[in-house]
Amino acid sequence: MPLLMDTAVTTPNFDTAPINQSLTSEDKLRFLRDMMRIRRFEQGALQQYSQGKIGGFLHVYIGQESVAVGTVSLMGANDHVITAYRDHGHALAVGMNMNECMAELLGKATGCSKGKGGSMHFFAPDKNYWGGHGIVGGQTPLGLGLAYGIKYKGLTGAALCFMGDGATNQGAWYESLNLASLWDLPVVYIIENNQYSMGTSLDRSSAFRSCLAERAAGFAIDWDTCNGEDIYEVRAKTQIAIDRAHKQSRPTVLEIDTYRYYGHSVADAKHKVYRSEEEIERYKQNHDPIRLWKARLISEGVLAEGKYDEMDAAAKAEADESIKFAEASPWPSEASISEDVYFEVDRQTIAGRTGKHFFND
Ligand SMILES: Cc1ncc(C[n+]2csc(CCOP(=O)(O)OP(=O)(O)O)c2C)c(N)n1
Ligand SMILES: [Mg+2]
Repeated sequence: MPLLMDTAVTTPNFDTAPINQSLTSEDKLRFLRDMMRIRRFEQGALQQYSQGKIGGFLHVYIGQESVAVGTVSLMGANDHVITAYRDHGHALAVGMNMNECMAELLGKATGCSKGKGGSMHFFAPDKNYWGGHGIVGGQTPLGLGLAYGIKYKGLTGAALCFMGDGATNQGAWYESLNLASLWDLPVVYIIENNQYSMGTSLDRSSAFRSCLAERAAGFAIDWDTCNGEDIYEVRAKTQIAIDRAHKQSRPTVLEIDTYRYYGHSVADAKHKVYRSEEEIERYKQNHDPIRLWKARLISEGVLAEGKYDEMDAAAKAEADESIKFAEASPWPSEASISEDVYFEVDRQTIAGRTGKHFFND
């Protein structure tokens, strides 16, 4: 049920789920801090874009922070993450630092992709974070491949593959679902249903009865839906999917309802044409994940108002620092334009040296 319906539904209390009961006050504050850091980072990025310092696209995640923070908080040593172009939130949630991310946005050599990827291509293989992909749905077979790799190596892990509601209409996802089920692969497809694919609403783009996730049933894959505004629910339901991947090596499709405040990208200046100002305001007032988590922590006695302001100031200062770092960083060298394109060329393998991949004799 989309969050925007504002329907009075009785949701169970997910704070009593075992995975949430073990949380300490520090854990809960960390989730708040992580969400605030994502928001402040992206507000800084928007400002930089408006000053003409960022080239190319910029898709911000503001409004969806609880999804990345809640799901990523469950990651273990052999769990991996891959997502689409709206990738800043997941990057900071897995532990990438603001400096390497802001520098990437400004196209600087100190960026996580050496300034050659930009907003849509944040990567951190050392943190099991496999990007950042611009082709809608293109990450879904790659997520399947990560899961295949986990199983092939005999590891206990899961590949969390994030995708938008619009990506569920791409054929590559269905081929992936078929193989995920057929080969018992530990992949978790997390649909971040923010109700829109560029300027097209869910109802105008997708055929469904009550939700998108139920399409998984056609592939004998377990599925569920989730209210993305509540970190407790996000964690409880994602943990079920991760357990299924770890213990049974079976896939899951989990649809998480959420919302974005800004346009599809910064180029989508007319986003108030296909949705109303009132709709955005209603979401901010009633469903904002940071506002709700803050209220929750205050009611639990974990957070005081003064502490919240302190955390917010720290997040903003960190974002401001990252802008200074990015501005002071060098541009990539001209020669580096041809590096990192082909593994074989960079490593000077036989194929790279000869330009031949086969028949080397
Ligand atoms: C194969 C392909 N078709 C079209 C596009 C253009 N495009 C970029 S984003 C987008 C909408 C995707 O919406 P959704 O999957 O809901 O993700 P969201 O932007 O809401 O996070 C489209 C159609 C593309 N990048 N790739
Ligand atoms: Mg969408």
